[in-house]
Amino acid sequence: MSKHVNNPKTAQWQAMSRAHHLAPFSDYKQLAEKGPRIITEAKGVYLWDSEGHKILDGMAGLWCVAVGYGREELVEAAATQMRQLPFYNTFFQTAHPPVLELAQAIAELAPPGMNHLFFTGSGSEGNDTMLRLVRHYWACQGQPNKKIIIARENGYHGSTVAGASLGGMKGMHEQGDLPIPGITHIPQPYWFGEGGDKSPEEFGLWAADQLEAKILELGVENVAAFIAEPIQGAGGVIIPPESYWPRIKEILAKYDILFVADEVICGFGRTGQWFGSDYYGLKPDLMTIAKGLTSGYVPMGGLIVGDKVFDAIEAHGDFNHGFTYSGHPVAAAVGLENLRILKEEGIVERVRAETAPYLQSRLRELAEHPLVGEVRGVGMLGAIELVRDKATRTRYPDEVAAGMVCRGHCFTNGLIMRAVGDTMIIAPPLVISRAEIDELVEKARKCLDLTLRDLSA
Ligand code: PXG
Repeated sequence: MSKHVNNPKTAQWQAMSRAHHLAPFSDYKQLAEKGPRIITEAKGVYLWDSEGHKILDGMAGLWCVAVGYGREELVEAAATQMRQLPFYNTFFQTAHPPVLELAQAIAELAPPGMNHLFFTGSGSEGNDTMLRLVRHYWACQGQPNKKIIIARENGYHGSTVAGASLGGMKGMHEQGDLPIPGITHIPQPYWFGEGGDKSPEEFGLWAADQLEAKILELGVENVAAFIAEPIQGAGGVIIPPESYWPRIKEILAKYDILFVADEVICGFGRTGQWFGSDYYGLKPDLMTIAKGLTSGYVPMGGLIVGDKVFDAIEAHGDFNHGFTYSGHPVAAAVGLENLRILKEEGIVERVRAETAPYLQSRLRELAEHPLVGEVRGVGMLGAIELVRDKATRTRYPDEVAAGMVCRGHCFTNGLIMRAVGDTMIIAPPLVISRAEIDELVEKARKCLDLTLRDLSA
């Protein structure tokens, strides 16, 4: 498998990191001591680091490399577009073919009635756009007081000021005096972690009912929208109990507020449907997208705007918002080619019919492991809960950092599996094969064994 090459450049790169590079979501003290692992190459579902280690990428980069690494067609699409028109803006009544073709292609895949695209450079910018657009929509409707956005604890919606405010990550809110006014959070539908004595179904209804309680507390005349990920990704691949979304849908139907599905992770096939909203039969007014849209080969995000919202803002005229790189032609060309690959190779159908059921059944075998309290997943998303006591869902003490111990073993054994606290999560490229799924599950099992050994010591 891997060869340890002792590349002298590794140390140089690590020194450059310490001297100049501020990495996202990193502990700078730790990074200074250990230096980052330097990733140099990738192909299919595998990465190689600068020391020659081969690693199965169980996280598809960062939930994004849907079609896998090394797709020449995407390289060609970018190069061709760069030669023809590397940049032009889409402000002030101009456009270019790739952005228009991509907008049409996405509208064709999106749920009915979702026909309009605003492009951004990232998912965070997509959610910033959403916040401004939603408030603008209500102002256009003569209801400027409908401003508050209801979001969820432990949701993730990005790292800009609006994105981090919409997200429900306490560690992010603590840094920078967030959330900004006009954003409030309700509990998440995380049964394993927070369900207590309730059954999953009871807990799902309770969590959904928190939305109605919050709307009534704030007054519906003040509430603009509810935003949620169909399945929470960064929060720990949290699959709501089956009772959750149907009850949320009832509540949304009852009150005059908008529903925003954040599809940054769930979109473009991750659940085995084109969108997480299709998987759960949701009817969003707006959907945030990014990641799988370009398989991460170039940055791009956006907001899919439903006809109801679009018609109102079109009638009004101006929307004073946009980014230099909104609808960047190279990103649009890559996005278009990525969607062509997903469609023509039947990748989403294959996930739904074949590889996701296989991944899910193989992952569930790990539920027998003494360290594992629950295995859950949908499509190409999975979570493994590490516990000290299965029956009572009791965790190891925080100081033990069981998740980080497991993550360390994974890295050493050639598997990238993320730890969110003591929840191990995976989201491999959608093109992962059965043989590669076998490898992923066997490596995960080995690392659970090694983790248990360490924790028992
Ligand atoms: N919404 C969701 C649901 C996301 O998962 C964003 C918005 C923001 O997208 P950008 O492109 O601005 O990053 C995300 C991003 C993690 C992790 O630790 C997850 C994301 C980003 C960084 C780290 O799992 N998701």
